[in-house]
Formats: sequence, structure tokens, C-alpha cells
Amino acid sequence: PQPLAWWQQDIIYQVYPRSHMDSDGDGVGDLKGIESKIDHFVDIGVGSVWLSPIYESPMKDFGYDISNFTNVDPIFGTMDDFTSLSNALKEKGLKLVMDFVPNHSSDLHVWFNKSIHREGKYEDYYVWRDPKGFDEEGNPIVPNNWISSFGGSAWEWNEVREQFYLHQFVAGQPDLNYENPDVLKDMLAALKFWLDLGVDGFRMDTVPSMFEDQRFLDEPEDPNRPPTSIPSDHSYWLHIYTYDLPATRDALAEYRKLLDIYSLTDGRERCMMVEAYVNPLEQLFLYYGTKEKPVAHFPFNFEFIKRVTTNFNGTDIAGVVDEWFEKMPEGNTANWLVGNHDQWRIASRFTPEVVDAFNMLIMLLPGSQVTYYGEEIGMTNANITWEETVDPAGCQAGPDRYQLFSRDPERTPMQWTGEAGAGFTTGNSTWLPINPNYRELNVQAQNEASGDSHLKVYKRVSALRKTDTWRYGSLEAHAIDAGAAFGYSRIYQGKGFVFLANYVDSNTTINVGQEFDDIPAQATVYTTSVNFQPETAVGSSISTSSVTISG
Ligand code: TEU
Repeated sequence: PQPLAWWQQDIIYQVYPRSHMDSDGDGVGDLKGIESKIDHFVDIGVGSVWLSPIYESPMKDFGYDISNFTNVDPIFGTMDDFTSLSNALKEKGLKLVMDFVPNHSSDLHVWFNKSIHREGKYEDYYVWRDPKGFDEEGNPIVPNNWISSFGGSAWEWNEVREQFYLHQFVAGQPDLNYENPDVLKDMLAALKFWLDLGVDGFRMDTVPSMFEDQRFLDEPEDPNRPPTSIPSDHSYWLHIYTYDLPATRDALAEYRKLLDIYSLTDGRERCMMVEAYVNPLEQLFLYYGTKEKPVAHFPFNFEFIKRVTTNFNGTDIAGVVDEWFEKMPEGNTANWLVGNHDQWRIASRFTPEVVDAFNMLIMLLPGSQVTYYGEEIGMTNANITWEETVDPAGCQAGPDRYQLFSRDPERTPMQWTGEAGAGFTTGNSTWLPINPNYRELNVQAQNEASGDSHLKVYKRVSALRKTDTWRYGSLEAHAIDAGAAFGYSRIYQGKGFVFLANYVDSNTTINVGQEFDDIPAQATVYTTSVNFQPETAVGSSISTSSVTISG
């Protein structure tokens, strides 16, 4: 069998830099902090670290609003700190993946200032439109009904240029105009800057937003929108003129080409993963591109987030797995994840008891895997009050609705120890409150636990990804006992393992040999259940004939 590339085999670990580790006591995580925690990455067996944006930014969207694409923000450190981190990761055999935000810059980027003043080639670097007219009070009327993801119109008036500019997120994130080929050229140069520093890959932010239909027509109302829907929940209008236009993939293919040049030159594979919340799967899979014109190595698989909701069971899980493998065009790699900095944490979306089940589920399926920091210890959403809310998605929703939209709860500082500051900071305050459950729920406690812990389970399971059974094993996956459970077997050359999870509050007895084909006598069964039972711990060799998972 073909050897797997690093991004296929080894876990990709997402670090949200503000919340990972604070080296200077200012309450915000930084690059030196991340470097000081490399042992943790090694300890849990991940293979690469993806950093959410660390670029210069006024932080209106906490780094996703970039004022200089080729420098590090002082809150995170210096370029020297970056080089030091990059070298330190390399020394341990870890890859470095950076976030890249192709769709927009900050309104404080020099390009935007030049664009406001119509300076030279920058005049059309952003999406500028005349007002539709002026109302009785003389206020300019927006060009059309396009809305921002965070609520309200996507158009912001600029007094100086006397035009509106487009922003699909906060007003401080003006949309770059990819109709202008110079924009792509300059953005490629920014990407090249980081490639020259040895970066191994990129996560491309909100790519479907890159192009807009040039007729600037009103979006039609979504016929299926619930009567209570509000603009910021994305279901108010359809997004046919502002989202997922075919030109997007042509531009991304140019980014990919640049990566491939680097890979071909020195034989180190550079990887591109793209963030695209797109339905249906056939449409999402276009982001893989083709053999002749590759686009992404993979578009993130958000299906477990979108389709596995409160009252899910094994049938829902099986549905996601089946559909992905059925529809994914041949020659591509699947990928699995259950969280990121925009989504509630697993323990809070469901219950803390399913943390291991989800970690195992996504780590042992064939395909790439992404872990959001803190999921290895089952961190939970923090309770953030309206006064403490800083995320623009929460702030713009207002005091009555912020809890529905704010992404602060899943972005709180990493819980390293039970000491004051959670081992995250020596300072007295942090940019977001530390979840008070850090006293019990932290890396140190889970490492030292006498019994099992989320962390111990995670480590054992991540070690399995380094075996040939995981690498090359077959996959047989299905719901069991009418959806009470879900499981899969992975078999390679007469060896194998079975993953079984019970999702209901009652016992399920599973005859593994009957449920799955060709189970070797010495297969290892990895079970988990709603009530985590240390006796049936992960990786214990259990007789394969019959396994009871208690609910
Ligand atoms: O998110 C893009 C995106 O689709 C978001 O609108 C997402 O649906 C939302 O955050 C859910 O609340 C990316 C980044 O992941 C996000 O953090 C940024 O805020 C956004 O782009 C703008 O750069």
C-alpha cells in the first residue's frame, strides 16, 4: 500500500493562540506559550499544529481581521518568536499549518486606506458600490439586501469615498475584490512569504465568500426559512449571489498550484484544507478539484456538527459515515472533526459522557483528523455573561440573543492545571474568563488520574493511528441494535480492532463476530458508552464474541 502523507495520517491539532498558553502574564496566549507546550503535542501524539490567525490585527474578529498579512501581531510575539516556534516544532517532527484569510482584510490594512482614496491599482481592491439613492433625510440607501454573517447589512458607508463597501462579517472586515487579478497576485505573495519560512500547510478561511455575482441582485428569500429566523442565523435569505460561486475554486486552484510548486521542489508535501459550509456533499466535494486541476487536499467535513444533533443515535452517525464514503470522488482523502473555534464543544453540545465516543469515532475512521484544542480533555463551554462577551457574533446579536451566537464559550483558555490561572497564565485576568471547572478538569489531573480519563483514552487511541491496521485496514461501519449503538471494524492482514459506542441509556449486547465480517480471533475491541465504564476501558482485549456496553 501507498505510504500516507503527514496530513492524512497524523492528527492535525487546532490551536486558538489567544487561549493556548500565555507566557508573559498579559492574559492572552502567545507564540512563546505555544512553544513551551510542544511536549503536550508530542505526548498526545498529534502530528501537526494549525494556528488560528496570528497576523497583525486590530482584533475586531480576534485575528480573522488582518491588517498585515506578512507580520505577527505583537500580542502574540515577534517574527523571531515565530521562527523559534517553527524550528522547535520541526525538531520534534511536527508540522506547522497556518490559517489564511483570503476573503477579506482588516479595514486598517494599508490596501483599504489606499482603496478609500482611490490610489492607483488599489482603487478596486475591495467591493465598492454606489448607493441605490438617498432617503428623505439624505442617508445613503444600501445597494441591495445582502447581509453579514454576524447580522445586519453587509454594506458599510464610507464618508470619504462616498460609496458602500461589502463586508460579509464585521464592518472591520472589508471584502477583497477577486474580480481584480492584482488582488489574487498580492494574496499569493503573502502566502509565499509564509511558505518561504517553511510553513507546511494552510487552512483557508471561509472560501465560499470569495466571489460575488457581479449583477449585485437582491438575494431571494429562503422559502424554507423558519418564521422566527433572524438575519444572523444564515437562514433568512438564500446566498446564491454571494456564496460558493464557481470562480472561487479557480482562485483556490491558483493557491494550490503555489503550494504544489513548493512540494515538488523539495519533496515535502504542503497541504491546503478549506473551510466551506456548503450543501449538499456533491457541491462540497467540488472543493477537492480534479486530478488535472486540484483544489484543496480536503474541504472540512462538518457533517457530524450539522447532522448529529441533540437526539442522535447510531443510525445518524452511520448515515454521515456512509454518505461521505459513498459520494467522495475517488482518489481523495476523507476527514473527520467534531469541533472548532466557531462551534460548541462536544461536552456541551451533548453531555461530557460522549467525549471519548466522539474522539475515538473520528480518530479511528480512515481519513484525516482534526482535533480542536481542549477536546482531548473534554473541555466544556464556559458560561459567559453578556458583560463578558467579546465575540462580535455575540455582541451584534444583543443581550437577549447573544448566547445563541457568541463563540466565546468554546474559546476559553486551555486548562492545564488546577492552580490559579489554570496553568495558562500567571496574570490575574484573562481575555476570556477561565472556565471555573478547571480545578477538576485539566491536563495535569487527567494525566495523573488513577483510573481512566479523556486524556488517557485520547493518547491510547492516537497511538493506534500509527499502526498498519489503522493506516491500511478495511472499514466496515454500521448502526447496531436499531441505532442504539454504532460501530466499525478495521482489519488488515488478519489483525484488527473494533470500535463500538453505545448512544442510549440502556445496555446493548453486541455479538461482534456476528455483526462484523472476518473478525480475527485476536481483535481488540474499543468500547465506550454513555456512562463511561473504566472496566470496559478502551483497548482492553475483550472476547470478540459478545460485548456488553452499559448505557
Ligand atoms: O468562519 C466562516 C463562517 O462560515 C462563519 O460565519 C461561521 O459560520 C460562524 O462563525 C458560526 O458562528 C470563518 C472563521 O472560522 C470565523 O471564526 C470567522 O469569524 C469568519 O470566517 C470570518 O473570518
